[in-house]
Amino acid sequence: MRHCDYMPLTKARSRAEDKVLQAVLTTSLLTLCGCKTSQAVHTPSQPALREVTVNMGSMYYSPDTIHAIAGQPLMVTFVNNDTINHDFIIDRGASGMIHMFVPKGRSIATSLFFGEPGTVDFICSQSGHQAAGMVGRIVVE
Ligand SMILES: [Cu+2]
Repeated sequence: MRHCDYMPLTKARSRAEDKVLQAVLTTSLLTLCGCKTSQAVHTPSQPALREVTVNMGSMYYSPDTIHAIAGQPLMVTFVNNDTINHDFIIDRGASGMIHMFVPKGRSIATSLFFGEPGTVDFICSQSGHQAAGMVGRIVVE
């Protein structure tokens, strides 16, 4: 299967900003619902923002399988409540790499975008973590 395209839309955007964006999108949808008979309403071009939280623990991601939809941005928040640092890497060779370092006790959010259906594996590159099972997969439908 061909690997799907991806690109990071933002890096380390704050949770508060995400909520603002979500609120704006929700407001737009509510406005649309109130004008059912109008043909002049502009449909928002942005698809709804999907979100998932991934916890990073002692040699695991939870959940370790993330579902995304091709063509729709996916906001992923990595929460590292472990006592050691972890990271998140998608390595596609010449197609590029995404690397999110998440220090112990911190959380970082990023938007991922996949252009085509497929599966993408990710790992933690901290010493010994991948070998110990700290791996996961993104399923793009
Ligand atoms: Cu790790």
